[in-house]
Amino acid sequence: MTQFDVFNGDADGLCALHQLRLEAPLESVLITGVKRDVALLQRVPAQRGDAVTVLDVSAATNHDALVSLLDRGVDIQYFDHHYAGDLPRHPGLKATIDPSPEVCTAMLVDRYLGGKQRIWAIVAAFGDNLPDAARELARPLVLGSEQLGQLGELGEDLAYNAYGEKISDLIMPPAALYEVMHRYADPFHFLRTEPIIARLSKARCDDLATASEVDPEVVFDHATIYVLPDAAWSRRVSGVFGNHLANRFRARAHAVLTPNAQGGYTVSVRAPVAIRTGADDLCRQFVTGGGRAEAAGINHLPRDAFQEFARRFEQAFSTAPHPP
Ligand SMILES: [Mn+2]
Repeated sequence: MTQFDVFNGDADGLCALHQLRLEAPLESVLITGVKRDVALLQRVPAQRGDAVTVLDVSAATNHDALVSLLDRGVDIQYFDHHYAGDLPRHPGLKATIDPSPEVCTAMLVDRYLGGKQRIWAIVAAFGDNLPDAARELARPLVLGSEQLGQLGELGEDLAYNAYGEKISDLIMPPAALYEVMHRYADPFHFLRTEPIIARLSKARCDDLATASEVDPEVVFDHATIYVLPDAAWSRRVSGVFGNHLANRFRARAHAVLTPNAQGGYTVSVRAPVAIRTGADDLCRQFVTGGGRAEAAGINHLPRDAFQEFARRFEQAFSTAPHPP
């Protein structure tokens, strides 16, 4: 029997698996990828009698592969907080799914384990941008504010490592990062002993500094477009750079374009923080666009659609934002 551990390569996926394997150590085949690479189940070559644990990737995106594994007689344990769609009903599937906004996958695993590896759920909650939930989880652990700060930084660094278009864009492949992390039950021991987190932290800082030196491509009255160069650091930093701009120039909308492998751009849009709306409506006008009201994106904008995008972007954010 082979065990497959399938997990999102970000902080939440890493910490969810780490909690489970600290409690129940098992030799397993790791299947993971960059944060946006979520169709992972189709890569699992499991046979009848094998077992698969799936963490932090949407059951809706993986629906067909999930059904096919279950039909093959594979046992599946699934923890996730993304939209799940129609979950198959099958005796081989044990699923813990909760798409509530203040929950991440490592928190679902924390509930399942009765809080036994709680400290890693705290790291994950910080990494999934749920600082209030992280502090709530931390309450019974009596951590000092400096320790809590370290866990927060660790979560953000692990989360940052998963941003990129492909594994070679990342500072460290998530599976290799997991192998290192897995040797430590105590995150503070991990931080003291392994240089990798300091490397991630420095890369996060350097990438943002490099992006901040890029001049805007187009400046409208209430909106700005940046086009980053074709480089691994661009593909890592684009989302974080968008958030940075949004927080710095709160009355402006921002679009950050990064050249992608198809010869076009991946687009990251942030609505003005002052209104937090309009980003999704704009992006959905394009075939591969989607997201949330305040932060949305387009997976592939063909190069010759740039002018059309710029026109619609200016139109979408043509007036000075008035907070509701
Ligand atoms: Mn997550």
